[in-house]
Amino acid sequence: MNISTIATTPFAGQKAGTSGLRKKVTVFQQAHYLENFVQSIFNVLSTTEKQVLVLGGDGRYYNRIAIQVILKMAAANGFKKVLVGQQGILSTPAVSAVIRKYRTNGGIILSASHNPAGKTGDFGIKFNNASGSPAAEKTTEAIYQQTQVISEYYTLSAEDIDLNSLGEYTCGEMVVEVIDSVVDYAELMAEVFDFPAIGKLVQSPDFRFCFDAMHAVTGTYARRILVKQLGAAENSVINAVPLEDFAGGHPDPNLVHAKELVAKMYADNPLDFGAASDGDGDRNMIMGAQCFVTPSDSLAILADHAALIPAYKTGLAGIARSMPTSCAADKVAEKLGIPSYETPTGWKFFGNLLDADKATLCGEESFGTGSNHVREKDGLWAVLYWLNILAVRQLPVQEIVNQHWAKYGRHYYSRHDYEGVNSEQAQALMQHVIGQFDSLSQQSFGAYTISQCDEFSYTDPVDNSVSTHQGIRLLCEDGSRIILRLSGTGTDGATIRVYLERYEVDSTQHQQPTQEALADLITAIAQIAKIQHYTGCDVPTVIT
Ligand code: VG1
Ligand code: CO
Repeated sequence: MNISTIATTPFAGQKAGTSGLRKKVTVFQQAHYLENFVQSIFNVLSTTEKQVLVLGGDGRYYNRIAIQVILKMAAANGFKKVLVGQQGILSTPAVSAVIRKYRTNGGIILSASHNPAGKTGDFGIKFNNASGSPAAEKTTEAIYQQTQVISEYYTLSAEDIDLNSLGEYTCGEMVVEVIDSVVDYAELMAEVFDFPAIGKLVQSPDFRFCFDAMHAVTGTYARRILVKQLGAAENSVINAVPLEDFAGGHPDPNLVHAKELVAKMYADNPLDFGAASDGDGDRNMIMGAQCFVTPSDSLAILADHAALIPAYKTGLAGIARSMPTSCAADKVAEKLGIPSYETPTGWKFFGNLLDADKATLCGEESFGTGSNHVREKDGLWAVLYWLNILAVRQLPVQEIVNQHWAKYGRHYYSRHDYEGVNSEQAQALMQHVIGQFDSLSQQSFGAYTISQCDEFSYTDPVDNSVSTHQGIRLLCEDGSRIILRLSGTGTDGATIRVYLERYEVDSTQHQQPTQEALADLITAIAQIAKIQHYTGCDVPTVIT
């Protein structure tokens, strides 16, 4: 094998954020940029960890190019085999499923999730460990340290692999197996859910639904699973062909970006069920006729219905949610008599809880839900879970949500994002709030009295690792919360996220418009954080 050692020098800023390294495509296109990061991943792995790797991405621009580079580097670094998705396509949850099924040493996911794609868009890379979980902070930190001292990387000259045809190829002495992108994942879904019941529902002429793949990776999966396997109508999956630029769109499944779906669900003659997923297939949005289920409520409702699902009917070990996610799931855990966990934002923090069987279901307010079936959040899994519930309960989505609120109380919830803020100004806003912690305690804003302010820090109950500075919390006496965080996934300036939550037990008060129900909290944080002053924005860029 003709291995070349290429001299290189470190790049600043090759540091993973909430979910891997995300930068503009043009940054990745700089000579050695991708190679330095990939070599840094390989450098933190022992020889026994460099045997079999999974590789794939969301199909965005640069995916195919990066795959050819990584295959040659993997061969030069001594890997025995790489499983790569056909055409380079593997959704994030599918990578996790394939790692687990074939017990590989880990996987590399090429994605910047919902961030815009194409030549002027974003690209990203993330390493998942042997249990299929995004690498823990200690690993991403070790990778970062490598990027700062790297002086050479290894590659070899070989023909590019034909990613279009399934089968085994060789790259140097390494085997490259081009695998079907969907089959292993689809098999897993059929084990988790009651496919005959879901099939009956989606084939029924009385049930009208739409899944919007937003021109991103889930089109491939939804067509195979919902249409071919379960028998739904072909036109129930829209925007189903993954495109390198996501058709210029922003495949973030929320009310702002999933416009086409939202129009169908709020039409005069709305569909019964609507769902969308994001660029890499790990997020989901759930809608009913003229209604939308907040991701925090969705997690709670899924947990409450676990007994209906084949994989979870014997019971849940626990429920985990990220700190900014509403406390709705905690109420269900309490009722079920199982533990609930509050982790920092980012799926990597759920990995240990799932591996140790402390949690079965996990969720984030950012349209992410998942379970111990893989170690990533999983968009289509959440959609199938909802379809399974609907197949059994035969009720409209809104009715299921109303019943949930009546049983557990409603957590009014919203997130306000301020995007493209100057980074120094965003930091200054956070410091301004932190500086007021002492004086804010016991202060009242309208009906709310702040009882505690802090920066969230998390001690992992499995390995005792500590993660600090995970968001500012202003906690009120009545359980209402305001959380502030800076995004760790953007590539342009800073994004400030403001999370607002209010708990209402009285079911006569459950039908208020969300922003009205949260109005006093919105006014309070505008004043406390001087949002207008630091961001220059009168209103948030995106409200979810
Ligand atoms: C966002 C979400 C977070 C999610 C992360 C990755 O991070 O808030 O909940 O885990 O994206 O999701 P941040 O740091 O921008 O708030 V994905 O689907 O973009 O990989
Ligand atoms: Co995603």
